[in-house]
Amino acid sequence: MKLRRTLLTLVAAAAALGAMSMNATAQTAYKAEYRLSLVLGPPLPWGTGGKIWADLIKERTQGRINIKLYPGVSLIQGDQTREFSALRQGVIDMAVGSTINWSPQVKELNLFSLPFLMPDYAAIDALTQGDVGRKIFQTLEKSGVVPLAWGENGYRELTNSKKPIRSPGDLKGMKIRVVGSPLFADTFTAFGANPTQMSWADAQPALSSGAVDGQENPLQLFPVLKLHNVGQKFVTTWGYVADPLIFVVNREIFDSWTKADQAIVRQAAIDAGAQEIALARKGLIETDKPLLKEVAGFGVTVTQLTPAERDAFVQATRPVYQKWKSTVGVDLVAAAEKAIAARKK
Ligand code: X2X
Repeated sequence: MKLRRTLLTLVAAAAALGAMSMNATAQTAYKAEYRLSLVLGPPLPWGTGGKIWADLIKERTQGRINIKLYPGVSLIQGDQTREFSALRQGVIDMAVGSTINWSPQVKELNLFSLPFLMPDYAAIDALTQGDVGRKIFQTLEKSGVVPLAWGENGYRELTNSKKPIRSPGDLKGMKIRVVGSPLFADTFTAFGANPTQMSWADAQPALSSGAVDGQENPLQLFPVLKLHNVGQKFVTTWGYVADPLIFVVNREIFDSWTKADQAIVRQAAIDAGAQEIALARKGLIETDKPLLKEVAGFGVTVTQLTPAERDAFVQATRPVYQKWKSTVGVDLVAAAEKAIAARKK
């Protein structure tokens, strides 16, 4: 009798332990905190988009998923071209990343960096919100990450410390910091400039010391990072390239969440992406373009190209466009050109 009771107690204890450990597994499958990588933090639209995403997730999962922001790609020591590999390897759990920075690993992402492919915001939307965007997401899925939504860094305009740029000839010999993909080096070489590839972390001191004369980035950065204080006195708006952002999660992390939480994270990315895109375009889509006025207010000369002037830059880069078409994928480029031609303006 006594033995039987002891045995029963033991069985009950074992069952209780089993249940406890099952609970424990379910809980440890969720990390206490997830690491979200960004290049530009708040208050820039990029970083704000990341923060909105993190906040929405925390709120909608009642704190089951907590996210910490790592701006300046600090999880990979500022080396933004390694972000995609780090994301696949799990050094980074999730990211809002630029197509440019991931393009060394995912060659299709060079699509958006083809010079003068996208003439206006409707053209960007025609790609990201249509079949081309879906195809690119499928490619990313195959590369082992889970893409959830699009955001936008923006049209990359040219700034420099030397003079107004109106023609490719004006860029001759000018030292320009370029980012990520070798496509950018080819484009600036085609203009006759002297491009130097470096991370954004290295770019700011290089501008400040005069090691480089200029750079290209969305104008939203200008007032926030006070680019006039690092010598950038001339801006040319040429709208040659815009980089979308992608909200993405590491595959294993995503799979570790319940279906309901996965759906929350996805919807939060879509909502944050829409808000982020609106912030990225603020000041640039209104007819009087208040952001250009704000930049000019810092004593900066803002040069807006005439269609003919812009066309000289387009023509100079046609060979680069043709060369990179095959790297991106001839079919994907053709689909993009078709979607842009059919866009609603
Ligand atoms: O490095 C850049 O120029 C930046 C901040 O725009 C990107 O990360 C693509």
